[in-house]
Amino acid sequence: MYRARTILALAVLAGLSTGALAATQVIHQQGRVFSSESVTVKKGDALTFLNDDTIPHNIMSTSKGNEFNLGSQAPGSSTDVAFKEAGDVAVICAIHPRMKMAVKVVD
Ligand SMILES: [Cu+2]
Repeated sequence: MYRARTILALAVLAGLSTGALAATQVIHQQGRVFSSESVTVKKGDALTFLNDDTIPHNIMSTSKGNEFNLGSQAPGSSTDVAFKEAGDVAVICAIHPRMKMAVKVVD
């Protein structure tokens, strides 16, 4: 009983500290959809684009000041993208036109 409680307490602590320290949000790409339709980040902060799908994706944006193109991302790989300019960023997958999300970059 005591031991189970200790493990639970450690798990809760670990969860809290992970949340508090996480500077980057992870955007998953399972089932050919982004895990978030829209997120807000601070200028200079990064998002981690994790391809946890079973097929490759090509995440990119042509929004002015925040252009990027990750190229073909194999399943299981992840890449951090930092957003340099404040504004609205449209993120898409070049392979799957229905995959879209919005990133709001604030000062
Ligand atoms: Cu895709």
